[in-house]
Amino acid sequence: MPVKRQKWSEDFGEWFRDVLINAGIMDYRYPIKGSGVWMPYGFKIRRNVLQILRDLLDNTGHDETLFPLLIPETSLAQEAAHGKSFEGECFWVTHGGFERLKVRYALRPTSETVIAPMLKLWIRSHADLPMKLYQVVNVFRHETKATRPIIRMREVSTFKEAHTCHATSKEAEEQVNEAVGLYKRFFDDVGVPYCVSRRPEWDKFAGALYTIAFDMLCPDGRVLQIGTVHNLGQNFAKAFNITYETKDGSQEHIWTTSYGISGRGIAAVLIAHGDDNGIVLPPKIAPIQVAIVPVPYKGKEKEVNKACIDVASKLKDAGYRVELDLRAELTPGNKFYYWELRGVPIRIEIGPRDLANGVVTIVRRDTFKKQTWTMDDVVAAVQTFAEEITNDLKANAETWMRERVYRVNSLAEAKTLLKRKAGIVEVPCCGKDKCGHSLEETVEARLLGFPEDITEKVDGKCVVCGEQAVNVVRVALAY
Ligand code: P5A
Repeated sequence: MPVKRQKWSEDFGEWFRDVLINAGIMDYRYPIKGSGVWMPYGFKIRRNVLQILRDLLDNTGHDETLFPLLIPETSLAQEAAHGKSFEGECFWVTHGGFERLKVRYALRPTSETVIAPMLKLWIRSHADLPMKLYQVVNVFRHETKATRPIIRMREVSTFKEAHTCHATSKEAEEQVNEAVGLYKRFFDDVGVPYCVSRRPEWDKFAGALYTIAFDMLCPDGRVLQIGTVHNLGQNFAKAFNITYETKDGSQEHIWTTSYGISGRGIAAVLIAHGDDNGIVLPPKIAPIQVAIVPVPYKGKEKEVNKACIDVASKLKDAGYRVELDLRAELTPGNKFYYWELRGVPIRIEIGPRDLANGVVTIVRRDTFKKQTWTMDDVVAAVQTFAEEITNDLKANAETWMRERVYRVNSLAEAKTLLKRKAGIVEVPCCGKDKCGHSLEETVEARLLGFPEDITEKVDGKCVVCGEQAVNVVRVALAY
């Protein structure tokens, strides 16, 4: 049966809001705009996604930490470009009880200026470097654009931020490459396709030398920035005077990088694999990997339930996360719908006829394809299904996105494509800021930047000024 994707593709915003609440992921009705509640099922998905990131970071020499939430205004302003950019985006604490604070505190919008004063205390010599830290926290940004659950929050409740310190510019540059590689592995692991682009000067992180960003394409033809990696050079080190003693005894400023993925890293998975029936979770992050639903006939309830219990215990022993749905008040059909909406990748149905034949019926959530397997082989069957679903979700999402990346040689073609929300458009560009701005204005879309993920440079003439192009740049409608 072909999977329906009308609502997913036709009204993605509504689909996303509905699915979050109906599948028990996030309740966005909290009485503060831009704040939401991770519900029990959503929290479990969040935990599984975070575990992948934690493992990647822990295995590459990053140490998890937890820094304070409040930033004195003086610290936030210490790196000028950073302070200026974030000042208007902060929530400010002005009072302690009835007393007005002498220096107001910002709720962290990100933590470069929280971490810097401590790095100054901790880093003494080259032996302390490199230092690679990360934390998973909530950050606060007074977003003025339309807020959306998970995607654009004012309380960003799952902000995974890494901050690294190095002795040389080259090492910081290498760290940026490592971080891009880690994020690629993360998104590959959850089957989310992406483009990696170097943001133009005017869209880099405030205080950075440059920013490399991951973007995914949403079903409505807009891109969503799902992660960023920044080379901060010595900007924060100089602003906070963070130095180290080199091997020959001189004092040098350190070099730093930072990189982050927010709850959007979770939203990305839900968006990439959704359909009209709800979400479809890759088995690795599904809180429930297999839902077992008895399909009893009158008089056979006991035997059917017993077979379901046996299958559940076999799968649990093999390490799968299994839910045995014995709710008496729901029909099997209601249960199928319930688990489909929640994206449980594999469903096992057992009825009296299956029982008589010593088989189970296994249904894939992504394709709804059904197969019968002998009960004795149920563990091997689930393993095969889980692998196939993982690979197919990734491959289908990848194909879907690649079919929506267009390479054209004129502004007119780019404009037409973007007007009909066709996807991501690549055009040759000389790389001058003036042409970049002009391109954005003409096509009425966001310049994502030069690709960081295609090795061969594209020859051609800049679509704006006609001079030799450096490479293609990507443009797209953006969230
Ligand atoms: C890198 C980590 C930083 O803040 N400091 C520490 C750096 N970068 S960033 O680009 O500003 O943010 C990192 C990622 O967070 C997501 N994001 C958001 N997600 C949900 N709601 C928001 N309001 C929001 N703002 C940013 C983006 O995906 C961004 O790439």
